[in-house]
Amino acid sequence: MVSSDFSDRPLKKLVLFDVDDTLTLPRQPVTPEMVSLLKDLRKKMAIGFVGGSNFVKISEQLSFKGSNVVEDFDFGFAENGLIAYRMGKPLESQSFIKFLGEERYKPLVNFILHYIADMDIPIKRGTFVEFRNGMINVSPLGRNATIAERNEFEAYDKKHGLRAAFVKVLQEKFADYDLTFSIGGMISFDVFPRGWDKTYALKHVEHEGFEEIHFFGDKTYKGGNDYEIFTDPRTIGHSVNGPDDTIRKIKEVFQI
Ligand code: M1P
Repeated sequence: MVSSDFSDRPLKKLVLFDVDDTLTLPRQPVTPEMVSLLKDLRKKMAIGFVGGSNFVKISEQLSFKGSNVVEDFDFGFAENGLIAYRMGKPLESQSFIKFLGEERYKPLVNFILHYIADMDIPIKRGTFVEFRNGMINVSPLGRNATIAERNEFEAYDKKHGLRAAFVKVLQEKFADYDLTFSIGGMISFDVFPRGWDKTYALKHVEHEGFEEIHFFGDKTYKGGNDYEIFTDPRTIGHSVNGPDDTIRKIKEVFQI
């Protein structure tokens, strides 16, 4: 039985969306067309976002004309659901550092910073490790790069496999930490305890009684950060190829 909070929705379904390259272009604002389609969809069923990014970045991207994202969606999940909102209210959150402990974190971050210092790549900017609530995000280019610099790095990485090689070294060196290294975006990868991938968000919704939980994402292949939730038996997965494709598929799947 679905909560009475959703009694105004004729369909007892929940649709969850990845953010970068699903609802918006990577790190770009949402378009009016997407906002309007999501509003129409929300009249029929519950909707939510589940992004790998932190809440501030997701808000910047999804807020439309100053709107509050946790009110625009029934469920809002940042950092894979480690930061969570339901009907505008925060749910319990998780802490990466509490899980790992300072003693184990320090050798990890030291190794990462040394490895990046030794990387010979065309350019480097700043913020190579972003410390978040439920994960760390590691970028050899640095998080405060411009859009053009991000695009250049992504193309360079596609050719040279820098991030994949970096992740392989970390997986071997810190095998006993039981961490997941997930390449979800263009210039970085996320590091979090095993199981804290996007299926973590499902813990917050699986008891809501929805008849179907749909998930739309672009990185649905093995190793991508949408893979686990896309293939989870609790969801019906839809693989998309950017926001225009998401719009097309929403219309097709839900007949709106
Ligand atoms: O949402 C996907 C990823 O988006 C960003 O990645 P990048 O800056 O590499 O494009 C990051 O916020 C990352 O944590 C997130 O998984």
